[in-house]
Amino acid sequence: MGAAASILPTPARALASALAGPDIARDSARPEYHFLAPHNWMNDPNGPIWWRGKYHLFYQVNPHAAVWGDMHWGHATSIDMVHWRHEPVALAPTPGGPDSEGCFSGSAVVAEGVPTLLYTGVQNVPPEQATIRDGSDKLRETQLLATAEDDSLRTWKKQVAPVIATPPAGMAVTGFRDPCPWREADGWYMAVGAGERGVGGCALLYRSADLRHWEYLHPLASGKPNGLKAVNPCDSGEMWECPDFFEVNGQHCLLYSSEGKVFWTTGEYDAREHRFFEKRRGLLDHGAFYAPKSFRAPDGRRILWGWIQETRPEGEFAKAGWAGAMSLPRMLTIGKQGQLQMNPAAEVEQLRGAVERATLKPGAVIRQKLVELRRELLMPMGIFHGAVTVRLLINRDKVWELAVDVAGNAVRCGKVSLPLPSLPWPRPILRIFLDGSVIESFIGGREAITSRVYVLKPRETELEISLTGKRSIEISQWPLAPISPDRLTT
Ligand code: DQQ
Repeated sequence: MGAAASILPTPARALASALAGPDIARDSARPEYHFLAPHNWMNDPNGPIWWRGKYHLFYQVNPHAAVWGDMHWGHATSIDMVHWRHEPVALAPTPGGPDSEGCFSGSAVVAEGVPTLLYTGVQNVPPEQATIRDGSDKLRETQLLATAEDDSLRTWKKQVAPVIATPPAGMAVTGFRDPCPWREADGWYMAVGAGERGVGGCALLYRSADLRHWEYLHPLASGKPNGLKAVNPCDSGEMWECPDFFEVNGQHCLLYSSEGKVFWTTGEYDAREHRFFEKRRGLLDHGAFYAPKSFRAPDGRRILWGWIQETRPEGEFAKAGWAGAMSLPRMLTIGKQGQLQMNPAAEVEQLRGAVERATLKPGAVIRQKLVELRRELLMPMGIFHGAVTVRLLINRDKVWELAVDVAGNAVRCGKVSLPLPSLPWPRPILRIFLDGSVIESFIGGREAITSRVYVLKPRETELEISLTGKRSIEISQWPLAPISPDRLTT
């Protein structure tokens, strides 16, 4: 698909434009090559799946406002994981049903040739029946199932009764949501995010022969509270959201979201006892990134998307008419020592325009105006022994900075500071993707930092790169093509 091709038919585009309000297509804070909802609020990616020659990506969306609430499943399709076409909303709350207050996150699998969604429905109940214990205590979560009624995955038939109606007996959960199913030789298994006060967050493991009848086994993995006294158990590590469990390179990985962060854990899965033994852990991203979801692409790659959160006040994004973005698709692998490795999927490279190369000498500074806020920067990390610092400036004032300091063994970006990833680096490069108010940085193929910077303006933003140490480096830059002409359709 051509980079600037219109991917909504003209009347639908005009309607989207009218609904979105007059400014959204001209809002330079809105990314142009990251996937976005047409307007209003979006959060977690849900149920990525390949079906009949297309990638399908679902996501949490509030169709009515640019703030969280009234969760539906948005839906988009793609042939390359980069250019997207919006589809009608896939799941909406059913009045009087177990998802009457929202269709929360979940997954998609193909079972007996039928694409099937497993997701969490929320419904109003008296406080003593509530499973969400975050101070509101009025919603019950149950695990629900829906099957595709057509090959375009536009229409879904919900099974009326939940497939899991209550948390395990005797467990006073802090939450019970975000099912992640997978197939093993002897049937289906599924992790559900949960936790208990004073005990910690966990992923509960279930087994089923048919995706409809589930037997609870035991926790697949569990953590400890972080000691914070918080009303919301997600803040205190007493609730894990969005567990994502998979195998890649012969090792297993469990991702979960808690304490405002996404943790990766890798280790061994005992497929007889169905227990996961964690050996190594880290943070998937050190910035505005949450609730990711991965899937196995048809060529075997493990591809992940995450929700890029807003960092500005709610009043500002509500007024802007849009909130949230999807990360670039990231390919995950696991290194020999169990380290999670990450690199944007190769498909993203098709957006590159003509390369611009420059040699940067130690002590020198490159400074240039950015005519468009759509850029990829790539530079080697292995050969300099000092530090490379990348800055964005407005009126000469620094508004964002990332420093990879090899001599000081540190990566710094605003308030984020972490040690340099340990050697060997699977990709000894620094890659930075700038897109409107979103900056995704990948360091050594190991660490990622997603930043939000709202003050950037095309033609007013300056890029500055400086280097210390003894050797020059070659910096490559590409302007990246937008994936739609008007920011309305991603
Ligand atoms: N978002 C969903 C929940 C999930 C949370 C609701 C994580 O299912 O736990 O929008 O961001």
